[in-house]
Amino acid sequence: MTKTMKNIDSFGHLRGESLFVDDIITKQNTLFGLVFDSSCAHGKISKIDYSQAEDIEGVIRIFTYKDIPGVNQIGGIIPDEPLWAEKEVHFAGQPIAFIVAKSELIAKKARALIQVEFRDLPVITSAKEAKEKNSFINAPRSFNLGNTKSSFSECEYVFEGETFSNGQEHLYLETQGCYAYPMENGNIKIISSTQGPTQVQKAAAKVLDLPMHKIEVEVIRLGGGFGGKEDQATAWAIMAAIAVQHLRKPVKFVLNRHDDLRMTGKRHPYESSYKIGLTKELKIKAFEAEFLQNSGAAADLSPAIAERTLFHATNCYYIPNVRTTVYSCKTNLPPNTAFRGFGGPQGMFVIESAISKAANELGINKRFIQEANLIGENEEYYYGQIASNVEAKNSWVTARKEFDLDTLENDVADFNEKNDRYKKGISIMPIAFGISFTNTPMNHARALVHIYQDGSVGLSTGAVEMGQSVNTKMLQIAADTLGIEPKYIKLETTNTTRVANTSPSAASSTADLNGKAVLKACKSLNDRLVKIAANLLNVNEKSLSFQTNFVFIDNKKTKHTWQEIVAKAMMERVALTENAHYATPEIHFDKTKEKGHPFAYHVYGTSITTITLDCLQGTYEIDSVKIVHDFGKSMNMGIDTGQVEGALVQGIGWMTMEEISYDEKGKLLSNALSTYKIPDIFSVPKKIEIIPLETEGNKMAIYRSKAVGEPPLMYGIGTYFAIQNAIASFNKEYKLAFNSPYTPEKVLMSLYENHI
Ligand code: LUZ
Ligand code: MOS
Repeated sequence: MTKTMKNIDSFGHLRGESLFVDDIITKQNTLFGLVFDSSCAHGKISKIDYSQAEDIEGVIRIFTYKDIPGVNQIGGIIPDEPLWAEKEVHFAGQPIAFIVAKSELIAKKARALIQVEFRDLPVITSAKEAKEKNSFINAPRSFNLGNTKSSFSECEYVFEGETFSNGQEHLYLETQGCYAYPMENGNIKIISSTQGPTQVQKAAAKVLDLPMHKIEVEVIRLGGGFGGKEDQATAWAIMAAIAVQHLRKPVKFVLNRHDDLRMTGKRHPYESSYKIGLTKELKIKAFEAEFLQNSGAAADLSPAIAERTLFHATNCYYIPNVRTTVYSCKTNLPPNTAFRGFGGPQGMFVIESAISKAANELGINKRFIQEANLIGENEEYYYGQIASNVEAKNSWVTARKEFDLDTLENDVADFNEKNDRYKKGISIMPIAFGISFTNTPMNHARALVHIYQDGSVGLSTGAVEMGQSVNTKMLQIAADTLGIEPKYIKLETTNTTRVANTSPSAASSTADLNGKAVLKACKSLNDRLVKIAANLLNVNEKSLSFQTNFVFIDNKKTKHTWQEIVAKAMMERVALTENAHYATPEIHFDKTKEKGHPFAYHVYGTSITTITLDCLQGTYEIDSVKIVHDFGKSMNMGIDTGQVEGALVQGIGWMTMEEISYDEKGKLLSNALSTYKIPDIFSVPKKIEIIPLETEGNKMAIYRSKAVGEPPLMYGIGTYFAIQNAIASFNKEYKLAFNSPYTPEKVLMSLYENHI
């Protein structure tokens, strides 16, 4: 197969020709939407007056909850989130009304004239405070293996501590947005920048009080999603659709960056505590963790994210006695949401902190504890899944050997001996990430393939292209299975009328789920055409195949083309369309016992991070990140390597510089790119080396090419501990802090904490 195929969008992207929501040529009489949101994080709306705003020339109408024909409810997992606030507001940035005007500028002018007064109620911004006040989204959840209580008493060493990891802004290049317009008979079409077209369709149907078939959702592609458009693209699409329903005119609504930053949820901040017990041989015998998830003002995906935190609380380690609990704490922040890793990174930061703390107290290199506890074949993940085809030790050992860890460590020690102002730090970060939606019923997908009578092909799936190159992978699979050249295949948009009832493109599973469906559909078509060709040429079906557009007999090229056989099939009235469905086999999870086999497989890998710290300024540079990654049998190394590099840098951003900040009134302070720093080219490691681990992959992965979207983000966690390592070599009095991101300001404080 064409394993080196470039992202099929790269040409269009480079020339600026690729279409995003804001590029769609609008229809005549298109109107523009803008949200009026709450400036108060918690309060009762005591007075609201739209009259001045409505009087402006060009304002068509201002919509509020009173204009909703169905229910004012967009909560997916728990029905606790109104589309527009009614009498109370629960976070600053919460939508109250939707202004529709002849231009965006007019809508903005109108927004400034809406008069509103709030009666303030107490504001909670931290998870800890929410817990103290019993403010929760739902009941806490606990996973359990063995008996931690009795095991701690048998441990040689026991350590406890607390950690904090902050949120993260998705900062997709393309902000949230949609374009909705009326079709005949009261039908509505919504073009949305969403990872979940079906979520949008389903929620819109409920709010508009329409059956789902009257709403068509189309996605061309996204300029990035990262989880931020898994659940949170929905509200904007519904607002526009309601306006369309009332006005029967097209409505375009693309959020400007500031509105997007203020109104949308982010990665969940976590306040956590842990207790870790080790034997003399450094085996982790018992581990407990309590996670306080800052969920924000509504559930959104928080319960599912909390669940994944528990799944990844032991990272890639085998620990016989574990007890973890997660509380989804209700605060007055925008509802936090999915973000690459989906709670997994937050869980892994805690166990890595616990190990770091233990190593520091024992005065040993952290890696000896990590290495002694890597999960092995047939050992049990504490939620019941037996580990198989484990690559934890393999990736670790390969990284040690291939990157000559001993020399790297010696070089760091050497450098630190000779330098005062600058210190280097090094850390190893092994990862294991479970692949599948943790919610088993979501693990399915479909594909629809049309072969047109001239032999060209149209391919539709439930996958949403958001820069991850899933469309390129789908095309590779179709070309390979049909035996034709890629240029004959067109990737269609993702549309609910062609592929219905989809799960969002998320959980690193999109290529696996949709790819398996494409494979199945194309196989059926291929079988059909092989039969026709064999008949025509009077040979045995088994000896015949299509390759690069030609009929091959016994692997020898003939002059007969794919096009010729398709035309023949058409004459014989054979169906040239196929629809296929794929659902991940074998997975299950029992929530009453919190045990099961939730993941199709795990992705493993190990990274080694080296940094140089300026101990005068607190600034640092990442010298190198060296990674051994378990791609399985990568079906496209260029794309997969790109995912590893991108995820790594996003993880580094989360751990080092991206600092979400709200004031005590719940107002977002990091509300612009001047106050919220994401990695630029200078923050990228000076060197990134990736060695693909030669593994058999997994039969549940498409072509044994393992899922790659989220797992490598967690290599970025190593950066935190490399910085910590450098600080410790400068300041002997440093009491390890576990408070991310480790910004230069915080690093500087640590450098001189208790320093004499
Ligand atoms: N979304 C989801 C996800 O709904 N369920 C998941 O398990 C998941 N995991 C990662 C990212 N998004
Ligand atoms: Mo997600 S965090 O939308 O895979």
